[in-house]
Amino acid sequence: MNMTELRFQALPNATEKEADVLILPVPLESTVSYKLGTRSGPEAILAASEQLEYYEEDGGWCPFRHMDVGVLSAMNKRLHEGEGEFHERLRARVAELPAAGSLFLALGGEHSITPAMVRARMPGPGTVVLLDAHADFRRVYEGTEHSHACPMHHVRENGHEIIMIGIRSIFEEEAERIAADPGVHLYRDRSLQRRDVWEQLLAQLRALTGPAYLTIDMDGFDPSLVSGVGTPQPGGLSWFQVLEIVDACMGNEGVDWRGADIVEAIGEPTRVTDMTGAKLAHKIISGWGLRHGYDRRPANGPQTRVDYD
Ligand SMILES: [Mn+2]
Repeated sequence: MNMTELRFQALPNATEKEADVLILPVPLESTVSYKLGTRSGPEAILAASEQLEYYEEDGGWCPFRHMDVGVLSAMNKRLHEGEGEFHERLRARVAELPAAGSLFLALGGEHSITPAMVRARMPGPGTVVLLDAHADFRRVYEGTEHSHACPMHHVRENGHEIIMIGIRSIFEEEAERIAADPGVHLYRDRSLQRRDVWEQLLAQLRALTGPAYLTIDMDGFDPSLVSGVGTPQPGGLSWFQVLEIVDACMGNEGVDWRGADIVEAIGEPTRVTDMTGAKLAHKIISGWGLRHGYDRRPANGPQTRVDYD
């Protein structure tokens, strides 16, 4: 990660206090177990975002004509810093950001970053919606509880319910603990091929209430669409399935979205993964903004201050 200021869609950054959308790059690559490169994820997604149109064609508006965006300084793990120390520093950093009135969106980095951010944004009870090929529900993996294989176990331990979507790689003991836990709702990838199960998932997302946090592991996608991930698995969610899920989540007026993250992306030569992550971020931002009526606010966002013709 270089020291130049990172931006979303190359737009000028608002301050932490002013921003309606706060984007935090967390290029952590520490406990990865297979393919390397998650440290490149945030920068690759932000670089790809420059190629997006400002107009978000599904919502039919330009989010940054009306909303201010701020990309924060990246949270990097320090040399010799322990895993636990880093996650605690990440939690404290996220906890000091304005809590209400803005969308918090983190870009990973490996999935182990999620529990600290959920703790900071959602200290009380709430729901975590997970899109992932893996359940990430191990108590410990390769000797560390801070592994990218464990974040959902920590989230559950902190009292949150979990809706798991797209899971297709799961360890026997995880499967047993999930089956026995009424607070974890598992929608396996294969069962989502059934129309009735897919509709049941959308109905549950539309009926969700209270505080919630959305975490999207890029390996939840079909790897023939998104190959830039550390632990690819065949099968997976299509772009349109993910958009339907995002629409069901962000369109739900009963939910107080405390934040979202897009993790485990690896920048790759075709740029398809990078662009998918960037466009997904734009869709989440657009959906959240429309749900909060930003399209009716004055058009003095950063897009109005750049020359783009
Ligand atoms: Mn994951």
